[in-house]
Amino acid sequence: MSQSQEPQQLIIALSKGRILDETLPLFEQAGIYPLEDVRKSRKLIFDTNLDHVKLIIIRATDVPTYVELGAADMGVSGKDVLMEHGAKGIYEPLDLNIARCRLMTAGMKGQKRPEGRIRVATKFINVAKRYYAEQGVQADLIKLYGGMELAPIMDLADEIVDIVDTGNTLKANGLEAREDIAPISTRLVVSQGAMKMKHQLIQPIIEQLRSAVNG
Ligand code: PRT
Ligand code: MG
Repeated sequence: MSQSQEPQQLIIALSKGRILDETLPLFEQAGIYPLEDVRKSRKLIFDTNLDHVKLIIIRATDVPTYVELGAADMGVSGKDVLMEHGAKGIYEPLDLNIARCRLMTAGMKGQKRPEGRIRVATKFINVAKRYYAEQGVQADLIKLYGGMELAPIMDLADEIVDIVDTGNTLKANGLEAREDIAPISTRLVVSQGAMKMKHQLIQPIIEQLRSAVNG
């Protein structure tokens, strides 16, 4: 039996990185906090003030996988990550309204998207594939793992699909946003199995987080 399948225990998967900085205060407001400073520790699993709740802190892109496969009961994940992953069999009961940004297309400032087939660099391959197909644009996708802004500059791609917040990163690299794909924020997610089997443990946490978000 994996840890999360013990009926009295709840495993919550948190995204590390920038989302974590906004998640921890929200969880604390909701009455859940780790017993040690997660940023100073190399551990991946943390006890909390609640005996039955443990936190695991993992790469943002791995959270939907843990929750979908039931290795974590609940999770905290960016909508961009959920869209890219597909997130089948995952409930999304609450918008935590943190780490807000937009998923956009962008290209070199002042240049138009070329006619016909275009080259698009992104780490959001699935999202981009769907988006360009919907727009009737033929796109050859190039998977990158970071620094997407460099791709049009080096003529690796005609366009990128990336996250934009202030727009400063695009601007600093001579790029501009073109089209809006989706507004993004961080979501609370719950595995379907856990929602059924551990409803009594999960529902109060959803409600406490909802109050924290609205408070
Ligand atoms: O590091 P790792 O590869 O594990 O993952 P990551 O780099 O994707 O994680 P991290 O910690 O950066 O967090 C990413 C999550 O935060 C995303 O999945 C979004 O849900 C959310 N988020 C909110 C953002 C931003 N805002 C954001 N501005 N993620 C990334 N950015 C980057 C963007 O990629 C671009 O390089 O910031 C730059 C743009 O910001 P502006 O303000 O210059 O427009
Ligand atoms: Mg990062």
